[in-house]
Amino acid sequence: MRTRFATPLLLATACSLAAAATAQAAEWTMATPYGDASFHTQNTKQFAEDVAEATDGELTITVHSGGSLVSHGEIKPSVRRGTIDAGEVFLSILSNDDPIFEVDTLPGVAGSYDDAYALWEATKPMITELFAYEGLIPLYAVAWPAQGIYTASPLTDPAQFEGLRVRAPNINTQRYVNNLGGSPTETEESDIPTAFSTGRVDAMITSSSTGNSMAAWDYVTDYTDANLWLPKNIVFISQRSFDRLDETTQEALMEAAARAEERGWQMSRDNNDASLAALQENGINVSEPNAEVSAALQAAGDVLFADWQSRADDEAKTALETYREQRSN
Ligand code: PCA
Repeated sequence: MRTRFATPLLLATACSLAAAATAQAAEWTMATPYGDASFHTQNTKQFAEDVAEATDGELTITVHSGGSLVSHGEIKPSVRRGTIDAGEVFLSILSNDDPIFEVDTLPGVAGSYDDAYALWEATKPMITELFAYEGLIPLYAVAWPAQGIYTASPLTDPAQFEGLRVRAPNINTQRYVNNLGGSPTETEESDIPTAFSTGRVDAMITSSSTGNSMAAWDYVTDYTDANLWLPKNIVFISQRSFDRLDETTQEALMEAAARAEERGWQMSRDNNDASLAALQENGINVSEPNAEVSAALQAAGDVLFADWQSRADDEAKTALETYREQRSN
């Protein structure tokens, strides 16, 4: 009698244990506006794989790239509402919330990877605090290569900016284009080819990397490597989603995030070198700005910086000061 009943009972117990384990495993949804050709997306997908591996599948993150699930501007609100668990955005698109978010799109502040990383470290406490007010936790941030200017003829004279329709990725870059005398248009990275092919823009400000991944040579001839600034993407999650994980899974997630940050910055450097070479191989003339253009860029940058100073609060200015002190040592 005992053996006859033991089998179904054991089976039932095994089934309910399996069900409990399945119920515990978390499946997260993540959105990024950038396509699979971007090293940022490749890094983030690697991060998701690392998390799945490190947690033995207890946490899996599905990355929806290229704005396919949620549009860029809706990513942070969606994570805040809990519609999705995680997101990646261009940090400076959050500048309406606080000017600290666009500190990495100011010319003359951080013009190298080492500077850009130090700026991230100095501003991270304030950024983390602002995210926390919204129930969000930043996981990591990675810089794009320095921003430069793509044009359809060699940029030799600042007068060429007059009326030039320039694509910009955020409000601050639009201000900068205005300061140069141009006419800015904010365009998502994924919409740049359409903006050129429909004649909405004549030029763009972005990195070697984006110029390469969107085949800039189809629309322009020149890249002025002006080393304007190194803006960042930030990856963040919902605090509520995080709190639902057990401690071991939380630790594995944070550890994978730290590795993604380190890997991402190296990928950015490597991608910059590879992209500059690819631009040239495809016929783009890559050059540094001449003295006249440099002077105009400097003047436009000074106005942009003064404008930022007038909007930033003391905490943001102190963070910038901390960065400057750190770099002068
Ligand atoms: N590429 C993105 C952000 C900055 C960059 O280099 C873009 O142009 O939208």
